[in-house]
Amino acid sequence: MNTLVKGWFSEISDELWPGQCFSLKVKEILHEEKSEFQDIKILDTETYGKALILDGVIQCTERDEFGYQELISMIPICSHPNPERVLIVGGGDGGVAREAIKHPAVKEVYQVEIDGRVVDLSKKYLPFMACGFDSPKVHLTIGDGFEFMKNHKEEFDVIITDSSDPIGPAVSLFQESYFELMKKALRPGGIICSQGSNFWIDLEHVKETLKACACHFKNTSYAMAMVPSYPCGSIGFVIGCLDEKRDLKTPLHCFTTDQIDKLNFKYYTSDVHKGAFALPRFAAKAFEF
Ligand code: SPM
Repeated sequence: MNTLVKGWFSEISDELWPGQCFSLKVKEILHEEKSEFQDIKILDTETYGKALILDGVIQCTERDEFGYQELISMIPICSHPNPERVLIVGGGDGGVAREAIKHPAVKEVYQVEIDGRVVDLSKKYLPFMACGFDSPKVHLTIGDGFEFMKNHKEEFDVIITDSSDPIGPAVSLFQESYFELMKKALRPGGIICSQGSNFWIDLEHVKETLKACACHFKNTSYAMAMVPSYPCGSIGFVIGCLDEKRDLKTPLHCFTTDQIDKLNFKYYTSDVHKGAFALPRFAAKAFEF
């Protein structure tokens, strides 16, 4: 459930974050519709710019989207020695594609998004993210990520799952069978990075997702980014690598400050990469299994 009361959008979910919610003051509702898959809203807000809301949950806002999109892309890409072929599952706003193509070693980005309306509406209202689709490196398929991967075995160096939260159909993207499918779609030495919820909200769920990942990737880790418009102001990433020996915390590709600025990274640096893996003790302890 979510509601617009006296010009405020409130992100209420008794299932996902009971007893708390984040609110945004709305200037204008730019678009609202029910697609085949979900309720889609695009809002123009007072202090976070344009915001994409799916089934009442904030997916990204103009003010802080880059933190999430840069880290979910660059942590795995910079942890792979030769990240030529990248697959993005989800990410219909285009922000992750926009980041992935920045890396000079990335030759092709395949993307599979289930809801074509999210892509269309992002192109219309959220061009600062949807510009990711303009690159000739990006090949977009509207369809189901599970089906896509079943038909593309051992094809990708990096798989990024930019999903919505673990509720409804998205639950399956946090389960063991999904990690198994990704493993099979990777080339040797490949790496995956998935939206990994938030340990402040549901430590047990994050732990279960990491365990599901660890069933198929012996080298599994968890990193975090600060994103003020997400619940508790942060979000995590579940990372799994087929190379057992690779040190995920130390990027294999490092950019100079000049390169960082030229590539228009606003959040990612090599130091941020390393620091993203530093977890508070209570979380690190919970993830020792
Ligand atoms: N390309 C951006 C899409 C964002 N996908 C992730 C959205 C997650 C929203 N909820 C965060 C809650 C964290 N527990």
